[in-house]
Amino acid sequence: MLLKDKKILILGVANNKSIAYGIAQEFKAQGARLAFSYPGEAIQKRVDPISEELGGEFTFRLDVTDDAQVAAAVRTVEEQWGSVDVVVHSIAFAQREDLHGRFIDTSREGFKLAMDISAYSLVCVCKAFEPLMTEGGSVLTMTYYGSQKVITNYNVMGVAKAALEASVRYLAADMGERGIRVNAVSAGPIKTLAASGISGFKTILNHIEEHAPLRRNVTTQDVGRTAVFLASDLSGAVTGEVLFVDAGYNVMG
Ligand code: 0WD
Repeated sequence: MLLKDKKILILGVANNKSIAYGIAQEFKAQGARLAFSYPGEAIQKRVDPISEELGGEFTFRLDVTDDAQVAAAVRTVEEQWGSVDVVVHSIAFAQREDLHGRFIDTSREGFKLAMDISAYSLVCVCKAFEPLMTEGGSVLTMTYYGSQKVITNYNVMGVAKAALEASVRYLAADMGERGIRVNAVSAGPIKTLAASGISGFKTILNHIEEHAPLRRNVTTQDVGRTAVFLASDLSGAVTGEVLFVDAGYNVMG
């Protein structure tokens, strides 16, 4: 029971294919106490039953583009739990039109939106929940290799992930003095709702199966198990890191 009684916020479950869902399942198996956020009513309908299934203690509304909702979420969590040990940030968004074709065509608005939801949101969530992380803790976010290398069609999301990974390092430096660690998992491609917005995603999956050292794609369970490590005291001296869970694909030339 590596996470026994740890109070953990899971941000970014959209359905049972979500990476955050796989993480929550593994956290549950390690004895964690869970609460889930949803960005609006449509997704609440899917998150509430998932929370029930995984023994979540409460759900709360949190659209990360809205500062008032961030503040309200902090109040809810404070009322319910008083403190928090772990925050999982598994949130990203870009307009579908910005996830194919030439990156050069990204509009100012599309760029801002992707950066706001996919990178700045980690900064604002850390700032908001830091006062509740009174015993130290761990913050986890999800990134992808497209931050480092050009992946066809990933486009503006690659740029947002680069900003996210740099934010992990700066946040780790800021929050370290309170004993709070901040890390990212760089997951291999997984067929989720977010991934379905990326043109040619199936081709990427096939390519990984042929070329990754382990000759397979990764599952949300693979990611969840590594997330257990990063959330638990086993990784007590690990912060500011980007840890690949990609069947080794990133080491290939
Ligand atoms: O191959 C993949 N699926 C990979 C995903 C590989 C490597 C990394 N990732 C990352 C994604 O970029 C994202 O950061 O993992 C994270 C989770 O993505 P996911 O599990 O692949 O996708 P999904 O199940 O769609 O969850 C992302 C959720 C949203 O879902 P939808 O599909 O409704 O946009 O992010 C949430 C929402 O629940 N989200 C928001 N939450 C709060 N406020 C907002 C928002 N404004 N926008 C999206």
